[in-house]
Amino acid sequence: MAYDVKVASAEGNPGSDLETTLDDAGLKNPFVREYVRRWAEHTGASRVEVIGAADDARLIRESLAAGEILPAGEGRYYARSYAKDTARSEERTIVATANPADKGVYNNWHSSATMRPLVEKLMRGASAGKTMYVIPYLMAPAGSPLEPYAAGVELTDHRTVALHMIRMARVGVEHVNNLADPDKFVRGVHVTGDLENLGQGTPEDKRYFVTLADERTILHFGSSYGGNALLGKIAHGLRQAAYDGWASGEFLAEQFMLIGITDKQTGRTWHICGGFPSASGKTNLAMMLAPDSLGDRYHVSFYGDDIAWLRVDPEDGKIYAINPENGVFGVAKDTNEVTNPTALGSVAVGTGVLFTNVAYNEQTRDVWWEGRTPEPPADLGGWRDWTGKLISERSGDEVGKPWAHPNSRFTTTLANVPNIAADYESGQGVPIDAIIFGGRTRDREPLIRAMTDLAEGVYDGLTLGAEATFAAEGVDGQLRYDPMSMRPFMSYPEGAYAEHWLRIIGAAADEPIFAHVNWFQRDPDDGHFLWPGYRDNLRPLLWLLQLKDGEVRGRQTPVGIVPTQEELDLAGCGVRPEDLAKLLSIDAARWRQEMAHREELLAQFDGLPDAIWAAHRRVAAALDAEAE
Ligand code: GTP
Ligand code: SPV
Ligand code: MN
Repeated sequence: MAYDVKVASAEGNPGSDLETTLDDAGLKNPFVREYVRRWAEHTGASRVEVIGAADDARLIRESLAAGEILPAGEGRYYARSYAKDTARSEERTIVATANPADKGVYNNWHSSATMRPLVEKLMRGASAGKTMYVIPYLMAPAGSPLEPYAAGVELTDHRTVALHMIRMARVGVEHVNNLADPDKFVRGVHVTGDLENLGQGTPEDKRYFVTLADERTILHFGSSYGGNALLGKIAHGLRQAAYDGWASGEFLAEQFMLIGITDKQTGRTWHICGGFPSASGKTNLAMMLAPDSLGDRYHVSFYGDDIAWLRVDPEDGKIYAINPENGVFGVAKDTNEVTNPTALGSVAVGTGVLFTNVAYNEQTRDVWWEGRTPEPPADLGGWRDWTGKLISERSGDEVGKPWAHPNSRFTTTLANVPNIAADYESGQGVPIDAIIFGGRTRDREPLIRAMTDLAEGVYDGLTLGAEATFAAEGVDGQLRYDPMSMRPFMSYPEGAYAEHWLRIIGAAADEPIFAHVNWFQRDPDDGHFLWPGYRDNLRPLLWLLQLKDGEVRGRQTPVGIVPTQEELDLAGCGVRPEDLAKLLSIDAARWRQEMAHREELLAQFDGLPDAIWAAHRRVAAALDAEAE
């Protein structure tokens, strides 16, 4: 239901149509209404529309009619973004508060007194002539004890962003009408801006992605892509929620996948959550099918692939995790029947999936991306690359270029995921047995190493070093530290972050086991991956759970417990024996070099708890002892 708004018009009677729109939409919360009113005026939007999940079919029809999305088969859709707007921009992402003590190494802190007026100025009048979609949402399954932190309202001037939000979050006025504290919701304003004149990547860059964390306000200007524009996801679900979890002392918000592993013989289910940096395999792991040789016995169920909120339940002292999202915004590249058949199922006919920046065939309405099949389609007829250029008209050095953007993605709701857990909508969440960290690391990091000590586990997360990926602009392949896989999403200082972790997880009666995993070790000579990965990743995880239960003992090394070859169930696994030996070995000399870098990293973090330094020194001393 939408009406034209005559906000502050010369004709007088400002905003009367807006009130009718909000009434008709059933939006009752007076604080939300006031917020909508204020920003409709400020951005100069000419229409306001309040949407809920039930509006999806109509919005899809309108978007198709307007040519903003294209049909990609029955109940499948396709969109292209502006060519300079294809990934998160880490340099333009800012956390702002009133307190300079909130400045950390990675959160790109600025004063809110500076940032708010700056972004507000850019947003003034910037939605003129457009519709402002009001998207009330909840970042939690209903009934979660963390619900008080989960309500939000995104205002966006981009219809495709509204379609994404409907897939990624629980959307509708019911999520904000009856809040215990009606003023407690995250205020997220997304203004696209004039994408062709924002100077992306130049010194005159006008994009600002700002989370005013102590005001629970998110102001994003200058993009319509992914986390830059879907504000429920990483801006609220990670940055804001991490800040709230710390400020309240109640919970952790992490870039974690969340899975269940069921032993069908005994009926027992374990839950594992864990962080890998963007585009490093969280979606794949969460959608994992057990390898054929283990499929009769084990089943992996999907809870979440990008965000988990963790708290300790005072009743039983266990750590519980929820996935606050309602959808998947997954990397398309290399997704195929072998690597991730589950992902293909979740984007099948009738799912309502929205593809972004893959290649598109305007005749057959088919989509394709690198790794979808070993070779691109042989018949070039109708195929256009992610920029919209006909493949058949490519010339010269364009010929070898990817058809799809490396950060092209699919957006689909959780209910479409074939291995979705039966209880994925449980507000209570699921009890956590193990927490893992990982990332793309071409050497040094073994397949898996386990840690039973909390401080060592947190230390391991803080010193996570991995290769950057195409999920952010311009940094693919570069080795860098990515504490807790939260580097782009950090909202408060690292020392406090470590302390908060020790306090929250330390309060659990039943502490999880920690592990560092690496699916990406490569042969230094020919570059092949030493570990087959994907479905086989279940094998080291099963070992970890057995270790926790005391069924295997592993081999203690200075950096944790590593499986022996015999302990890993490798039936039907294609790993080469010489590669396996390498995957399970620790190169102490190489690790000692790493320790010096870690020391420099940790020294930057003010107020790092003594327990973390002690863990660092224990590992360093053990490596020194081994080298002697
Ligand atoms: P974000 O959504 O950006 O946070 O990323 P993500 O961690 O969910 O990434 P995703 O699971 O989508 O993985 C991205 C890429 O990693 C894809 O190109 C996968 O093919 C590749 N990948 C995932 N698992 C493995 C693995 O076990 N081995 C290898 N070699 N590649 C993998
Ligand atoms: C990531 O980059 O880690 C994502 C995608 O999960 S985005 O929502 O764009 O941040
Ligand atoms: Mn992510």
